[in-house]
Amino acid sequence: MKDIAKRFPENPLLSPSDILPSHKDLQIACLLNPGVFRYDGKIWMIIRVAERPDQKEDTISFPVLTSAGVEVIEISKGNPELDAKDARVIKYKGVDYLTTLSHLRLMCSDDGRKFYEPEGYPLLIGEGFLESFGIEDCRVSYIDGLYYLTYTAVSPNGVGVGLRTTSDWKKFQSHGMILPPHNKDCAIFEEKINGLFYALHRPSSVEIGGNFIWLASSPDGVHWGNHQCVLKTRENLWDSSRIGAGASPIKTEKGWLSIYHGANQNHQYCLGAFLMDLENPVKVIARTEVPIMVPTKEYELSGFFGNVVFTNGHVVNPEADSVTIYYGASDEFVCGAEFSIKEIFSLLQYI
Ligand code: MAN
Repeated sequence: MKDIAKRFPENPLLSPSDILPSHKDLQIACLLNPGVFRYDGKIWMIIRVAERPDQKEDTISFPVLTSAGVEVIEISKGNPELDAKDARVIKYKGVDYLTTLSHLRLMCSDDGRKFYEPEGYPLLIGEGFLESFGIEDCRVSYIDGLYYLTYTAVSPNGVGVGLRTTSDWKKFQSHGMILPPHNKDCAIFEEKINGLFYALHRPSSVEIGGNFIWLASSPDGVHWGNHQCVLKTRENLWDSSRIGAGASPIKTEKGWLSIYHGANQNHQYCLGAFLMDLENPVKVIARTEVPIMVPTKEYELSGFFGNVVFTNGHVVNPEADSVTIYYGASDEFVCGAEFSIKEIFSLLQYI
């Protein structure tokens, strides 16, 4: 499979060794899946930083958040009650855990390629039990002077969508969990439609249905209803197993353009696009049959969890008719690629 991404020659833009861990007992295992926004004349990323303790030969150890702070759990690899086949999740005594604990960290850049940690801005870490396995994959939407941060909140109770808002990136208001488990990949549209907020999100239905993209609306950006399924996985294609929206959809003359990720049965993650009606986004009018981006580079093929390109952040460059997508490569590196919007449209097939 070919793709139309113009990858930055500087890739990976950020690797785990580029920043310092948040805690003395932890190391950074992965930097991934940044939310992206413009603020104060710069391009900013809010990166997912996944950490764990230094791994010893005979044990698996992983951190969780408790009311007392970070606590490390250590299990012997030979323990018959341990199932650790997936690099990302483990099962122990029938309970699921994550192998890493993620927080969100701000980085900024003058040119969109060289990123550094700004001084005086806080880290965002999980708050309370519903975020005790961490917070991940933050999307940022700017609406009427306020930034809406929708992120994955993970805990023993499941995976849901949390919301915080800010206007200055220093003080944040927490709105708790806005979509309960199992749900992730929530991207709020950056403009209201007929007075309502809209968002794409991805609940998972285990027995009937699947991992499909849904649309919801809200009077205030916090309370969501009128949920409708808009896009499904497709058998035997690159997006046969799971799909989920990327960042906030891009407003174009022809409709709302959403970049999304799709995974197949082999856990290969590619990117594609679909188009929603401008006035009535529940109507999907076109979708790419082929992906617009496929993991092909070394840094996309091997890493913490290889064969993955995943995005939840971009900036639109209207004068160039292009979009710069920032993405997580192999769940370990942060990378960038530019796409011509015209070229994305040339791959869309009208339904
Ligand atoms: C999946 C992967 C992990 C992530 C968990 C919880 O297993 O995307 O990286 O930590 O879900 O969201």
